[in-house]
Amino acid sequence: MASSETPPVAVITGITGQDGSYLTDALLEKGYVVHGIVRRASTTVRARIDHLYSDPTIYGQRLFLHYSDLDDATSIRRILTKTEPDELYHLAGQSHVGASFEIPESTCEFTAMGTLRLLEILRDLPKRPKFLHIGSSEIFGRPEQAPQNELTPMRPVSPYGVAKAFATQMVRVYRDSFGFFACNAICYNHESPRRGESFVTRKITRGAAAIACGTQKKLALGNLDAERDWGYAPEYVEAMWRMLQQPQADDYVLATGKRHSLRDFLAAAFDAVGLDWRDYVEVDPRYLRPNDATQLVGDPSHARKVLGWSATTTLEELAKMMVEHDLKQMAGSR
Ligand code: G4F
Repeated sequence: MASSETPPVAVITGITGQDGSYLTDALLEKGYVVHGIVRRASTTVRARIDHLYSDPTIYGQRLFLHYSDLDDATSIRRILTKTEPDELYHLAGQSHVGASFEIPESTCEFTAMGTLRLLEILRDLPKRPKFLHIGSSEIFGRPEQAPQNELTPMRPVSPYGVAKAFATQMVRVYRDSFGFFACNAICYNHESPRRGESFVTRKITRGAAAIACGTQKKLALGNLDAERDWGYAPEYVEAMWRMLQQPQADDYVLATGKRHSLRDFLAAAFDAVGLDWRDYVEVDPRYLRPNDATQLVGDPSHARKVLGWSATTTLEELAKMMVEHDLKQMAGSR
């Protein structure tokens, strides 16, 4: 954290997303002033930070929102010049891997070029903030080694993975060539009750809750053979913050180090409502991807050693927490 008496200032792109909202909670708790960059849309997408937005002691005092987008360099430059942040957390982008096969151009435009655009803006700022880019295990695609670490070669197999590989390498280039304090958080899947409904874990926990409530009969999924390293999102944003408090900028794999199958997650989620998932799940080819990453499991030992960070929430705890949240939400909406 900055050592001046005035509070440290952070800017977050993607503040309304799962990670952006948890990071905002954490930074406000740590005494930061937080500026969030929000995409202008015809309907308001702010539910994950509404508890902060509707609190007059926070919004307009220590939390501020600004309209901009990753393809609008002028307004981003203006926001950064005006707010003079100590830290910039770049979390925005098109983050759905499956969707990136349908919309590869806009995925690359926002996820790859959007990151380069930010780096270029930072290059010209008189006071350059420390920079964190949220990377992804998708850069490894179908790796030859498991678990993967910061040195594992990138072999992405989706347009999203390619865009993230570009952005990750560009961060390294700006760090090495121009002396930026710029870090990649190479994140494996991290989930929570705030996870978007089209990602598989939330789709499953909402499905299990709805089936238990009697409002849904079946749950349609794609590749049931998928395996991932699933952790709990609030723990990952704490690691991101710790990355920017180090004397040296570096890249870190953030992961649990445990590989689970989709069937494990299904069992844990349906267990939480006393049901057997095999009675409800069916495969729908619409959810199969043209290519799916395999063998993704991270080696978080660098983060453990340098940041003193480990993921502690188990898959079973995560699934149960998400199902319980969804049950409550469904009960509340009746
Ligand atoms: O939940 P997913 O969509 O996550 P995915 O593709 O691993 O990507 C997520 O994690 C990455 C790593 O941290 C992030 F970079 C990325 O932004 C995103 O947050 O899918 C997980 C697995 C895949 O193998 C997918 O094929 O679940 C499989 N799956 C099976 N049925 C499904 C479904 N995925 C989705 N979204 N929907 C299904 O019905």
